[in-house]
Amino acid sequence: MRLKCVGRELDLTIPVVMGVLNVTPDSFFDGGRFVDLSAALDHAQCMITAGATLIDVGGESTRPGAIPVSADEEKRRVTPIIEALVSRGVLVSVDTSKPEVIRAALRAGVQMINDVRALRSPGALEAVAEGSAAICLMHMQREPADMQRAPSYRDVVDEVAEFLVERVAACIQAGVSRDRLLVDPGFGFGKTVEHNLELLRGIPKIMAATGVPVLAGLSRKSMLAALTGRPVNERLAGSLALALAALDGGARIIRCHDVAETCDVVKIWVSIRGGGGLV
Ligand code: 7PJ
Repeated sequence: MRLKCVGRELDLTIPVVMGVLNVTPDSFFDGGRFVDLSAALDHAQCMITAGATLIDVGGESTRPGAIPVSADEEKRRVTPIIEALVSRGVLVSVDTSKPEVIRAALRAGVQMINDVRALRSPGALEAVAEGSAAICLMHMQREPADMQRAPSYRDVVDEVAEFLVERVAACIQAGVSRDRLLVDPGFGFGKTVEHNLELLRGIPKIMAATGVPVLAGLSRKSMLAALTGRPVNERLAGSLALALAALDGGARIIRCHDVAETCDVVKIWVSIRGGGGLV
């Protein structure tokens, strides 16, 4: 249960927390708050102090209907913060799909590429294959602009698992070793609430099918509006409940906005399991 991330290894015997850092003007929860480099660094430092093992830097919002950003603009947003965090010894991932941004992030020292399109953009697979960063392959049905328009599946868990198995195979074919790979069901990306709940219950199946660790991103997502009726700034308790369910399913990385609280959930879950995480 060790993930290779450039020169480092991430031990996932006990689950870890990934803190979200959006350097975008329009992300659904923290958009506009960390566009300035020093504000972004301060927030990253807070998340590390609160227990985050890695920081996921995003320069383009993928929320439904978000406006696309050019590769140049995305590079301009993410590169300085990646360089600054890496120089401080922080483990950093970049949330991007563009080969040009992947290459710039790798040059800046990023240790993980987190791609909501699972390296399907032309040239993306080649860009990661050149380096030795870890890769998170996420499932998404269609594109952010239209993904929430009547998502439909024959069997959501089977289809997501099949897709992720295919993407893992494509990476291995391109020369990426399995110990660099993570998969993610992509909660909220072309899914109804019922699809999200089925996927949450299906994490063990996805893990078994792909043979790599699962990352789960559920923090403050709109499924919580449907389940609790709450606006985005009141979804912490719901997010923690979903994080606990994901841990129970076997997720090894929890991607979230509320790092201190989510680390408490991990600690409690580990204690309930007898302190040993998963085997
Ligand atoms: C996810 C992501 C997720 C991974 C976003 C948000 C929307 N990357 N990037 N998994 N979500 N791997 O933060 O709600 O669920 S952006």
